[in-house]
Amino acid sequence: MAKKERTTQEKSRDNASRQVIDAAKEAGIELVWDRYENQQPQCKFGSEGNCCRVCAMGPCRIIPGTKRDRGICGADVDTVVARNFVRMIAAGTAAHSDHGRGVAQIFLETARGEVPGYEIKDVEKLKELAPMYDVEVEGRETKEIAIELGEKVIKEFNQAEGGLKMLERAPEKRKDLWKKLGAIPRNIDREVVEAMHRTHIGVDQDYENILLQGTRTALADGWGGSMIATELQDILFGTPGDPWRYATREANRLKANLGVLKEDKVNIIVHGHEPLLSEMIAVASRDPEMIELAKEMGASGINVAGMCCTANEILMRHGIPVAGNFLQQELAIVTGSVEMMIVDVQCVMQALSRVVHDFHTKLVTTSEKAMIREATHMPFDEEDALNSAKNLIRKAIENYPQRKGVNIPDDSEDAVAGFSHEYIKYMLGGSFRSSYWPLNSNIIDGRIRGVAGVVGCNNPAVTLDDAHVTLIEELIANDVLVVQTGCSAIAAAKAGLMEPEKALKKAGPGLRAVCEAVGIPPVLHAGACVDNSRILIALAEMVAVGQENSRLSLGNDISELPVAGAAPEWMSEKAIAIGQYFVTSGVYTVFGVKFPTLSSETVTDYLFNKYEDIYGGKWAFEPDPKKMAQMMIDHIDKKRKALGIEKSRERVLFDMDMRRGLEAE
Ligand code: BF8
Repeated sequence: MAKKERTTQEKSRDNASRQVIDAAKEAGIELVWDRYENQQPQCKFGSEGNCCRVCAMGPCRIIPGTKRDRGICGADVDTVVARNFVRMIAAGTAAHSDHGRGVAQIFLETARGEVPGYEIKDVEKLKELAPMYDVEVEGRETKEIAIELGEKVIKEFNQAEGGLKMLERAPEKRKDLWKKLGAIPRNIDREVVEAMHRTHIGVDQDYENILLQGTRTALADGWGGSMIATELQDILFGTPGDPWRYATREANRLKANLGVLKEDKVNIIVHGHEPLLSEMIAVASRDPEMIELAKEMGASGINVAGMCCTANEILMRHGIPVAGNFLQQELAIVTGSVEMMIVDVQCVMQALSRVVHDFHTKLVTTSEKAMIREATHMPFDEEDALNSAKNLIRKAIENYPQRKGVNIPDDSEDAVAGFSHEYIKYMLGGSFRSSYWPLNSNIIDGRIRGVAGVVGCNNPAVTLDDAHVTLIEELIANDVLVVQTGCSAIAAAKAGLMEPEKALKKAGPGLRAVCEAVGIPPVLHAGACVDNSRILIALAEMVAVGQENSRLSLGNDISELPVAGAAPEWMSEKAIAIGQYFVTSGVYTVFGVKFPTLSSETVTDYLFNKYEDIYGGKWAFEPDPKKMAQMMIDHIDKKRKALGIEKSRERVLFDMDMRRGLEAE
């Protein structure tokens, strides 16, 4: 029997979305929440990982303790669950790393001067990264350095031998552990291919061995493909937030939520993941010729806004506003104010092509890898990027007079964003002694209790943004500094948690004092999902600081740091890849919503308990964000105790009354 339809309040925490959800209902427009309800009840076997459909003897549902406790081939529940889990890791790694490969290709073409419009913006970062790949810097032209670096990076995707250079950034102790376990990835593509091979019918049948391949694959994502994407994007487009390099401080102030759409402007939404196109759209939208054209059509200008991780990429570097996160993509169109939605790859719902039927919005796909049958496909020509971008903008402008009626919610919140690991260092230590030492020092003296990475998607199974915001509020109230990426970061920005003044009222006294002194919010936006690699680098640097100065030591490995991770509203396979590389890098990581191994007690126990002995980090599952916060705080306190820096603290319960009190201030 279908579940009872949820109220608008149960669907979304944020008011802007609620307003548009109601408008859609009145107009009879189907949204993601309706489709979620239509799919109830969902298959428990699929949810908990014991449905095997890797061959045509099946599908088999493996039910331990019954006569169906084996698949037709004889695979038991542990094998099937581990295979499904590792296939998710492989898909997630492929998505991030194929993005990384695309960036590396453009990087190389830019260095060779083959793609007019792109340039190397952060030469300093190029020179820092080059030696990691044994590229000589002294006395060489930028172009020469970049060409050699680009060629070497591209080789890492499928080289025969050599390992991943970025992985060298991990603490020595961690690398020794990976080596001992045989977990070091050989190259990026090979680990994905081998994960698919091993999980094929009749291959790897030892869940521990299957999961070890999952670790190799995930590490090839976090310390490989994703890190390559982040670092080369910074060199190409500028390192976010670093005023000494490219971006300005002003660029880091922005607004977030559907209220950023403008009634009197041509609204263009860039949605997906790759900044290669959206960077050009941002540049082209400021072209006087384009603005003039918009005026001729009766608009007062052009407004580019981002959606999902593309939003995170361009807000980090240009301060471009964010229209919303994953579950808001349809809502943006329902406002009736979007002339064009330009999509590239990942997290683009096919439903968009149905929603646009009722509106004037043009849905444009731009990647050969991701087409939608009913959308207009306008391939993005990287060799003529600026003109490609202008063509798209021109079409959007021409669409402005076709608007039928506009209903844009008022809501949008101010946010400060753009915290690359370089910028966090700069903010903490200043330009001459930029370092993580003040962070370590504040953790040691207890003003900052620990650091939490809160990341990941939205999922219609839970109230939009509620778990993200509740979790983050609990963490900062307990003096835990929060670092964010992905749609979770957008949730926090929409809730005002990245606006220093507002957010600091919700922070515990120690965290508040540090953030006020430094001038940062207690919740730091570090970018898109590939930028979780920034968090890995920051963790490695926190370890390194202590190794240079023992008084600042927080241990010799990531697993000794008082840190934790969470993805409270996850939905994508990429999130599982991210979780696995954090856990196997030593971080305790809690997921909400559901967990895809629960049907195997053995595999779940291995990931949730035994992993701690193996990797020092482990997985956990908890859908209630308050309990999740407590689990993370307990873990942080456990690590503080092990380091001998525990301080007795009373946990602050951030209840509704306190929250209301703050809102009334
Ligand atoms: O890239 S856009 S829904 S998958 S969090 Fe999740 Fe959001 Fe997708 Fe990560 Ni980013």
